[in-house]
Amino acid sequence: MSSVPRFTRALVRPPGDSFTAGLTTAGLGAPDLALARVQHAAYVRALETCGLMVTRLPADEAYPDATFVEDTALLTARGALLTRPGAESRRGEVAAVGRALAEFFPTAETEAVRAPGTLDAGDVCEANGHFFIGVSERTNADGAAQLAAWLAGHGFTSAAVDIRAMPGLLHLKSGLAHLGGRRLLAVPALAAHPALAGWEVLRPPSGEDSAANCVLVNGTVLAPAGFPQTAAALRAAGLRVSELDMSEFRKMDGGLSCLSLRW
Ligand code: CIR
Repeated sequence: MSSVPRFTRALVRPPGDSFTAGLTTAGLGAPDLALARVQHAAYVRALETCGLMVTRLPADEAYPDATFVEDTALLTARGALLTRPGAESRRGEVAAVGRALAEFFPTAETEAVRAPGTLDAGDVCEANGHFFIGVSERTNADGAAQLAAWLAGHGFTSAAVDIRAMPGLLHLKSGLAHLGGRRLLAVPALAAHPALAGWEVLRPPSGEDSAANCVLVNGTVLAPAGFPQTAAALRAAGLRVSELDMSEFRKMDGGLSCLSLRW
């Protein structure tokens, strides 16, 4: 039995004109909107090449960060849970995603994280039915507990990982990716966490921590371009790698995984 989920669909939301007004701590300067759109289109093509049918939600200029669509919902093989993003400016992104998912996940508009819980799904990393849940500046303990209970109710296991003292990680998946089977890619700050004990953990080579935000799609690891040692290490580990330039999204603290919802 394959341990790698087979995705057939994805939901994306191309960056709107307000993209450059989104939240960021990166200090990498303002993104080039035209280039961001080119990079997003290449990302969508990569998903399609992996066999996914991609739905594009229209941009909503009221929500500059809405292109980071993954934060608004957690999708699993047994149902979807809408989130309650930790940044108030992002809460309004969720409704449109819920409506778009309702066709595929019948409970998508009713099952959601409730106040005072907050959860960004960028803090949730699934590995074969086990879910690592980051407690972060965006996902609070209450949100993490609501998710853990929801997952348990759907027959999944989970473990919390507190990343609040780990600099450079906005979300858990900023530094952690599942590579299939028992393999994970994790930045050094996460690699030694007890929640990862028993997993085979690859680390990005020194200076390439940003490369840990990869996403495994139907046997291909979509990886950020510009981190050649990590790409080489992934290939040496027997993985198929597709490198994508994410420079303009990195300027807004985003990466590969957060640009789509996959199921
Ligand atoms: C934010 O701060 O919410 C956005 N500018 C970036 C979100 C990136 N999402 C993710 O890594 N899951």
